[in-house]
Amino acid sequence: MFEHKSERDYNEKLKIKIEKLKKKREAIIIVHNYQRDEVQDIADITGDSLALSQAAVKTDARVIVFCGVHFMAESAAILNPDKTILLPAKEAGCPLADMITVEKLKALKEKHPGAPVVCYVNTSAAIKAESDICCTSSNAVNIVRSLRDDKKVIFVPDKNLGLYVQSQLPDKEIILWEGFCPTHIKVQEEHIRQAKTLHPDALVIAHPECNSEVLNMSDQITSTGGMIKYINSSDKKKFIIVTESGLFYKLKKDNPDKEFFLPTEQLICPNMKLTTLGWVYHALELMAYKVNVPADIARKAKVSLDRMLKVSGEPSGSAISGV
Ligand code: CIZ
Repeated sequence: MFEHKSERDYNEKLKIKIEKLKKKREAIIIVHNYQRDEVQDIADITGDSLALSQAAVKTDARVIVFCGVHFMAESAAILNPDKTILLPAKEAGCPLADMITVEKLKALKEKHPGAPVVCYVNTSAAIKAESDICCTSSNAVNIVRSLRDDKKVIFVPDKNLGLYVQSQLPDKEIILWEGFCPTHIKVQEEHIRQAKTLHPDALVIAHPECNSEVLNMSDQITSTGGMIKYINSSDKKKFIIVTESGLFYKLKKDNPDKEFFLPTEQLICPNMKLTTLGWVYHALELMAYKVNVPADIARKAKVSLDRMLKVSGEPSGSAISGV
């Protein structure tokens, strides 16, 4: 493409080219907190799924380059039917999202007639279309709480997140699904014990996709967006971060005076790392890969995403009607 002396030089030149193409295409680049450092560098917005969905709704750009995984780009497409949504790394999927099918969800609904379905954002558009309301790790507890008239709630597909919601809302009966994030479940109690031994004065901040034993050993349980907010305003100096390692880049940038430790080097999501600057350049140059959702699925899935955004935009615990 062009001559370069080192990887750094290559990346810097690519960033300039991406910036030019981005203007030409009237595009915005939105980037999940788990993406590679150099991809986070070219972001107009970084965040968790909730923040990125909210940003996707607000932008007036014609093209959204979504640096994340497929279900995230799909959500952006559902919320923005008039915009072009590009997923630079075509193969970037989510094994958790693939752990439930529409047929299986329908069978679960039949077993629990009348129970509303809350689907984690890590699901396909088809599952969102079959659900009453969506949630992210930032707002899962508030979303389930908002279903005030329903004691029994079906929660798919992440069992650990569902168990965490159950622990916060003991008056609800949460029907769980056996899904899990293959990256977060790699963390075991022993990793936390070792990290605490090495860094006894560090706070443990864990993502709710981790198993209950790990969560029980943590000082804070929150989404990546929640971790950033908590750490940026904390006067503590050391943190054991129990989520995908991509978050370290922003944490370190925002808090040069603080120290961050991973409990295990295994906290790397291979799908999140598929997006490279080269693929972002390719996406903008060739307008690839376009993410489209069939209109009937998109219409129904939008209802569950819009309900979530409505509850999230309102004071915590606000009730929703019509579910
Ligand atoms: O909500 C998200 O974006 C996910 C999948 C994790 C997080 O907490 O950012």
